Amino acid sequence: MEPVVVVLLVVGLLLLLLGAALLAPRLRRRQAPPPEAPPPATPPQPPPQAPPAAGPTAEPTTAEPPVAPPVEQPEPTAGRLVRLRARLARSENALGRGLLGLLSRDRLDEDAWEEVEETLLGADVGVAATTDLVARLRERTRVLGTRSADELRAMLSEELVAVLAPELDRTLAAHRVDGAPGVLLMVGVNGSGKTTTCGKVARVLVADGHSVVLGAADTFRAAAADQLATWAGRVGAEVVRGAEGADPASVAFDAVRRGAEAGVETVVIDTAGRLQNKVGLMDELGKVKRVIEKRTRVTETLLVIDATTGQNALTQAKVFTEAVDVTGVVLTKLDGSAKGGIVIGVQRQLGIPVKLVGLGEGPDDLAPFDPKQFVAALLGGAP
Ligand SMILES: Nc1nc2c(ncn2[C@@H]2O[C@H](COP(=O)(O)OP(=O)(O)OP(=O)(O)O)[C@@H](O)[C@H]2O)c(=O)[nH]1
Ligand SMILES: [Mg+2]
Repeated sequence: MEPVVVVLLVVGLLLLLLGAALLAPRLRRRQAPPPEAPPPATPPQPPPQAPPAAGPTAEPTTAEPPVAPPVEQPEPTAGRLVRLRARLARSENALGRGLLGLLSRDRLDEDAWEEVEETLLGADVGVAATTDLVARLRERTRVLGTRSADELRAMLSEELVAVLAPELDRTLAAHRVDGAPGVLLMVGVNGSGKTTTCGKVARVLVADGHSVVLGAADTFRAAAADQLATWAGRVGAEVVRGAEGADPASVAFDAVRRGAEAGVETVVIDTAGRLQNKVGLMDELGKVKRVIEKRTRVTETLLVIDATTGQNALTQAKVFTEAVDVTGVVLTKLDGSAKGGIVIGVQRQLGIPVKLVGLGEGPDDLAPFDPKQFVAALLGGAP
């Protein structure tokens, strides 16, 4: 073969190879889209009906409110009772210091023990718990003999914590179970702090990264739903409400349905505290609970009790426990009350754990109840 022909053939071959090398990546790119680009068609796909019973990972954003005022970032819940302990100053003076002062007397005679008893009763500890506590303290001071201030504090702390039943489960059953949102029902007499507590609890849940729907089943006053809506707006939660005078049970049902559709973590239902009569109120609460339970389980029924109303509150509380199966107590307005002993009295008399305490009107003034931290605040020592 002519050398010229050979050269031409080689050059031609080289050109062909070069062309193929240049074209190949483009072709490849056209055939396969870049791996880092996710198929854009899928995420906005969810059809009008949100997937039912989605797992906890599939948190749809449908629970976001249509109108979004500036959303606040609530404070974390850990350590709240410690942060708010100064709010227990009046109880600390009346109960903690009072008891420490009495027990540090040189001679603990009958008069002294009577004073101990009066101090406990005066702080709403209640008769049964007071009798127990005094008996325990008498026994222990007798065994202890001479007592240093530290020993006394430690002993009193132990006994107060023990009477607060630290073994009780105080976790809030507010989370999704079996593919459905947790349902929290707030009950209590008027003015006890139900609506405020609904708002504060919603903030706690949002602070922990959960989504919440609030149900305004207090249809007795229109202002009640507005009050709840304000709380909801502050944390970007959705509120379900009915017209004034609407059937509270149907509002509660709608709220639960909405919560399930939106796949939220928790539905918090506010209820009325006042009706024409007590029987009417109790019937209504019973109905609210029954109607909700046609669709899903009420995971937690919280009875809200105003700590400043003392023994009277306890009598009313009993009526609620007969109407609905109360699973936890929220003691509000412990700030500024000298009667912190009511925590002991309430638990003892109702046999239901105090799960949360209200320590002020501020949005984050609600703390998970912890017996040890509470007693430390009462006695003015370290937790
Ligand atoms: N100091 C103090 N005030 C509180 C606390 N909790 C609630 N309050 C106040 O108590 C008042 C009544 O609270 P609400 O939440 O409206 O009570 P409610 O039980 O919903 O009342 P009704 O809807 O009328 O049955 C409000 O002024 C609250 O700010 C608390 O822990 N400490
Ligand atoms: Mg209310």
